[in-house]
Amino acid sequence: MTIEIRPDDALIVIDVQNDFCPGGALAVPDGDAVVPVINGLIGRFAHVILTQDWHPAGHRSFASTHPGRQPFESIAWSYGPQTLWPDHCIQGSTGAEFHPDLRVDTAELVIRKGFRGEIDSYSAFMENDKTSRTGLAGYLRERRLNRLFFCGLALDFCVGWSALDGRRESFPAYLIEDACRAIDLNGSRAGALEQLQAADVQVITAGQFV
Ligand code: VGL
Ligand code: ZN
Repeated sequence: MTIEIRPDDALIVIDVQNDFCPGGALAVPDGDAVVPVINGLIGRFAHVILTQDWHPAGHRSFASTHPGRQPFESIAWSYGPQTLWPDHCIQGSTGAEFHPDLRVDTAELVIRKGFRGEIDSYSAFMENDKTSRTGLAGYLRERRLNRLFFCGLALDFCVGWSALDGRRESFPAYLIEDACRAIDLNGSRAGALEQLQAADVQVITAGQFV
């Protein structure tokens, strides 16, 4: 299936930040490999939106704020299970900056997320409590944007959750698989792809754009 990019399509680039790339605090294997693929897409979409994971120091999702806990352990929070992470994407840090080669200049909106100390936020639309909204759905509707194409880091967390929420908000949603990389904790990559397919998010590759 080939896909023709339309004037009301939006490319949503999730968390292509230094801390998610090799050498970063929460490095996604091969994470920086998405940069040239995404740059090519950014050059073709009329609407580009970026997200930036943006945590205060001492964020509750950091294992370091829970004595005796290790990164990648899961704990029970009031709003459900939460994975604990290494300290990452701290507001104003180099790790929180976009990858230096990412073509950010044409982006019309940057959504920052995870800035509340007590709530984690994977999705570009909604924090992990499933209540607090980022405003992205309203922005997209007001701007009359329609199909959403998701890419970035990491497929099994922030990209996957964003695409699922985009679909739940009734937008046609696509995930560009070769413009993503996964953390893959306990099979989370395969699990995310299953959930996406079940939710009617189309999983595509960058080569399908004509
Ligand atoms: C992410 C874990 C913690 C992501 C962000 O961007 O996928 N994952 N914070
Ligand atoms: Zn985070």
